[in-house]
Amino acid sequence: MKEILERLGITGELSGAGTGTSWLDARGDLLESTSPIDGKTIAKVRCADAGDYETVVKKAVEAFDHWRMVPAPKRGEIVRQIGEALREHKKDLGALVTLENGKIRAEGEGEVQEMIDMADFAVGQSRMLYGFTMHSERPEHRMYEQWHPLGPVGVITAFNFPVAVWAWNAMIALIAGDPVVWKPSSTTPLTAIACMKIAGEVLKENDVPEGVLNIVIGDRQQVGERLINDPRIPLISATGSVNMGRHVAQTVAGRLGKTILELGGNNGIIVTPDADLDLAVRAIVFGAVGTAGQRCTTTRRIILHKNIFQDFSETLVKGYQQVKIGDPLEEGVLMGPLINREAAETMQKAMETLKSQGGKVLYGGEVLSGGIYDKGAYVTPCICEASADMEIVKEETFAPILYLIPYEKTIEEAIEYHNAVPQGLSSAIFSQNLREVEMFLSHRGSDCGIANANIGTSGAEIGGAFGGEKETGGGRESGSDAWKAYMRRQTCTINWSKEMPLAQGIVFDI
Ligand code: UN1
Repeated sequence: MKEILERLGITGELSGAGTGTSWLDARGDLLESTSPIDGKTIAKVRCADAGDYETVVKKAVEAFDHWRMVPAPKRGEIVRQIGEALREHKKDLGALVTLENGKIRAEGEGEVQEMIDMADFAVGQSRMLYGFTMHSERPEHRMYEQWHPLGPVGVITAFNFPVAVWAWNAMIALIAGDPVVWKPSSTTPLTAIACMKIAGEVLKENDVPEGVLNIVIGDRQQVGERLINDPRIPLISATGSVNMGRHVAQTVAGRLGKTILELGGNNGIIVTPDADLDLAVRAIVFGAVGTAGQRCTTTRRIILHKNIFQDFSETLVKGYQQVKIGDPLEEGVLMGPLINREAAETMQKAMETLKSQGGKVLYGGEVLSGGIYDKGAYVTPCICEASADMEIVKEETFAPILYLIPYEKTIEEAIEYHNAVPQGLSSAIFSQNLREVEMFLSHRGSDCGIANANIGTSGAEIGGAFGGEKETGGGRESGSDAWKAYMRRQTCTINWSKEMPLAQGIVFDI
């Protein structure tokens, strides 16, 4: 591990404020990043204070004047090189994600792959910032729309995807011509610093001026509040809890800024009697237990037909028993620790609430002890029996807790239960019945931003737009046309005639 950290430049006391090509002598508090695996300190970061924040944002504003004039495909070429640099560091960076966040190696590397995919996607997109042309109602006039860079984008990311979510935003913002000001989670500052160092080398080699790709690590008062209140930052993209998102939305709306929000998920899967049950079990175990149940896209609710309830829950329990829990750096381990002890307590509380509301724990949910288990928050993933009207199933508990909810008869009933929660990120149906699948995917089906058939709720590809409805916040990031949120649209009309006709046929002669 020591060599990996050295190769990534994670040594000594690190600065938590950088402008891409240089690091500030930050003056904020000292932050220790500890590993959830064993509680040991990995490295220390000197956070940004209010003054450092100001220095960084000034640089970002200055850099915008330059960056927006670099042709988009040239910006894409720099993003291509960042993708290449990330490829070279994939193993090391993946290991650091595991060390700092606790997800298993395969998932740590998967997260770095998500960044690489984003870079590749953004390179192509840099040549496809298309606008429509329209036919003017006036003779000898031309109308079209074009997309211009927006300005510095504030990116607030959470601990659970400490680097991939930055890449969804940053790679697109860069090709769009926007500088980025990144505030990573204070729980995972080192992965963020490592990425910035890798990208910073590429920026330097290309003589990109400072301020294009920035980072400010710091607390809410010194950094977070300043960022969301800052009129120089036209767009804030934030990932995290519904409470945090509501505050960000209200604050940014107060200054008429734009937001992209990716907030809570409480994702459900409908399993009908026509499902391929083997596929369903595999998808559910990955979706509910993967990343120790700490993805926004984690599967938390299974709406299961009563005729298959008994058999299916028994098979699921058998699947859960196979999951090896332990040090996520070790091969064969499928579930590492939760991010901290508080998360384990929240899980315990949710189980108590479930019981008080009439639900049952069918499997797991214990806090493990002995050996490495004493050094972090290790739990067994938990399967519960619940009903759709219980309040607890409407909450997002960020832990490996899965509610099995029976439905009696029809797919309509299952869809009603599925949609009866305030969140709307990801969803799925397992069925081989075309009618059921099509109904679920139709406008009377799932009300989520992501709806799948015969694959689970998590592990979305970057090529699609990612995000959800209702309390999930409505934002979309990464693929499809999500790039449009990072640019400003301009409608242009050009008169090449010798007349001055007015729209709507208005006559206003002088
Ligand atoms: C998140 O948990 O915020 O679809 C992001 C997935 C990942 C991203 C999750 N590609 O599970």
